Amino acid sequence: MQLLTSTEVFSKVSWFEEIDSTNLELARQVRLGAQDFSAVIAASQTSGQGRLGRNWDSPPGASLSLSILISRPFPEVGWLTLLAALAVKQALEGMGISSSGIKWPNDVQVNEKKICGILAQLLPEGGVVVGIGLNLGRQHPELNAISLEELGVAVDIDSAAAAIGREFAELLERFAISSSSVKQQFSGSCITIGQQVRAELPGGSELRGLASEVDERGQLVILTPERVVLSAGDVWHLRSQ
Ligand code: BT5
Repeated sequence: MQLLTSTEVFSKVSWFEEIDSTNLELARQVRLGAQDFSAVIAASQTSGQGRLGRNWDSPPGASLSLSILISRPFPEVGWLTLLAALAVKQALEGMGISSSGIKWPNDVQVNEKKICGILAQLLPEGGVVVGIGLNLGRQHPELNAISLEELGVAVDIDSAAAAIGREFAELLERFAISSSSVKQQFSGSCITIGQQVRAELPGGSELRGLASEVDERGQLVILTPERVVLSAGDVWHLRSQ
């Protein structure tokens, strides 16, 4: 693995041993004028946020919590979560983990267990905070989680953040030049495609079908057999239930 430090990758880095949530902290910094590709990195969070008000466990000594501000013009906002997931997958490859896959829309998994979760939040003042939680060490046994430590990889928080940041920066650049090649690459890394799935929709209803593709807009297409397009929601792979 090429060793980099986070200050070489991000436009600014704020580091915390403990914080409520790196996403909340970066949103606060935006109000004070934070620039594009600023990062907040923490070794633990007391109120780590998942989607839909869920919690994200980020205990001390076992997690990287990283939030990155994207405030440049970026028309395809729906792709930011997916690009961040791809960046994490590539960073894991750089650490010697070649078996990770992206579960649409926001999980990176290894052996069908979650090693990383992503939460992208649009800010009222413009821009998007992309929050990435990566398990460095063992998590609570009740979670369907896995960590770098359990995969035999020891990496410090700063190097892990730098590796993810570098991959994310490169993907954003490539996406701006030729989004179609990056979208294709994403589809090749998305383990949801080709699976029978159960999806819970934001309104609470549920459907089952074949996840056939991720479309141009980053939405998941499910054949029920009617073609249903999901832009958000929770998806379970039925094979692994
Ligand atoms: C996510 O939500 O996966 C988004 C997680 C984003 C966390 C980052 S950390 C940096 C930044 N700052 C924040 O405050 N948040 C972001 P979701 O898809 O809703 O998944 C949440 C669910 O994952 C929980 O309900 C648990 O079941 C499970 N979970 C919680 N902590 C976990 C962990 N450490 N590893 C694996 N699974 C976990």
